[in-house]
Amino acid sequence: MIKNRILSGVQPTGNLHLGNYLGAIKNFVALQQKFECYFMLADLHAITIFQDPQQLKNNVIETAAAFLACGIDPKKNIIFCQSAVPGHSELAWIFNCVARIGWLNRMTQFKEKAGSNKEKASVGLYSYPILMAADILLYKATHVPVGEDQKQHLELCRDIAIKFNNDFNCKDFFQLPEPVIVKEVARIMSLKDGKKKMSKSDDSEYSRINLTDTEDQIIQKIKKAKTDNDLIPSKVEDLNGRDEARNLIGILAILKNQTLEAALKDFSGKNFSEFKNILSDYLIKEIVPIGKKIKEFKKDPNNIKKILKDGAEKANIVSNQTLKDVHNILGLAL
Ligand code: AQP
Repeated sequence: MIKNRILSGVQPTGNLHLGNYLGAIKNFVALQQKFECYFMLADLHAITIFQDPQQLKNNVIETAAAFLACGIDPKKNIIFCQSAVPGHSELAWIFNCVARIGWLNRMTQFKEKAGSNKEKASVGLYSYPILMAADILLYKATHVPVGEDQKQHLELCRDIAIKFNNDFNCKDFFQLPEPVIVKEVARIMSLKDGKKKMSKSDDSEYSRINLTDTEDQIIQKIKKAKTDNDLIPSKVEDLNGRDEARNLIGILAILKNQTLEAALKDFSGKNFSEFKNILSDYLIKEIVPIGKKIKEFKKDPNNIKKILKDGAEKANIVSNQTLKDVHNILGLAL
C-alpha cells in the first residue's frame, strides 16, 4: 500500500499568476517535505481549449521554470509533462468506459468553462474530469491538493475508483485518494472583478499579477485594482458585498501569514491608498525574486528539458505497471 503520494498539476497555458502561485505552486513547495510528489505540466488538459503549438511548447518551459523558481526540487520530486506519459490517455479511455454520462453531466466546471455555447465546446473539455481521474489513479496517488473548484472532480475520481474495483471484483486495486485541503486555500480573485477568479485566460493584464511582473507593473496593477469608496472595516462580516476589498485584504493576509481579522485590524478606518502601497511592497517582495529566477531558468531550456525527460522516465515506470495490471484485470491485450 502506498502511503503518502501526491499528484498535482498546472496547465501550461501561459501567464502564470498570483492565484496559481498562492492557490497551488506555493503549497506544492510545502508538500514536498512530507509526500512523494508527482507534479505534472498538464498539457493534455491544456489542449481541451485550442493552443497554438509553438506557444504551448514555450509555456511548458515557462511553467516548468516557474516550478523550479518557486522552490520545487527536481531531485526530490518527479516533474514531468503529462503527454510524455501515454498511460494518462490510455487510462482515461478505460475510465470513459467506467464512468457514467450522468456523472459528467453534473460537473459544474464544464458548465462554467463551456459557457452558453456548450455545443461548440470540445469533447475533451467535457470529459476533462475523466482524464483528471486517470492522472491521479495512474500513480495511485493517496492525496490530491485541491481547491474548491476541483473538489467535485476529485469526488468523481473516487466514484470511478469504487466502480472499477466493484465491476472487476478487485477490491482496493485503486485506493481512494483523499483531498488535501490546504488551510485557507487561497482563491484569488481578479483585480478588476472580485466575483471572477484571477485567471491566465482573462484578456486584461490588469486583472492579474503575473509571476514575471516587474516592480513597476505590480505597483501599477495594484494602483488600478478595483476597490470601493468605503473605508476598510474592522470586522470580516463587514466585507460582505465588498468582493474586491475582501480579495485585496485577503491577499495581504496570506502574504503576511495572518488571518483576515488580523489584517483588518491593522487597517480598519483607513482608505485604500495607504493599504495599496503596503500590499504592493509585500507583493514585490514575494513575486519579483520568483520572476527573476524564472528568467534565469529559462535561459537554459535544455536543463529544463532534461529535468522533464528524467521525470517522464520515472513516471512511465509507475504508469506502465498500473496499466499492465489494469490490462490483466480487464482481459485486454493478452
Ligand atoms: N485564482 C486562483 N486562485 C487560487 N488558485 C488558483 N488556481 C488557478 N487560478 C487560481 C489554481 O492553480 C492551479 C493550476 O491551475 P490550472 O492552470 O491547471 O487551471 P485553472 O484553474 O483553469 O487556472 P487559470 O489560471 O484559471 O487558467 P485558465 O485561464 O487557463 O483556465 C490549480 O490548482 C488551480 O486551482
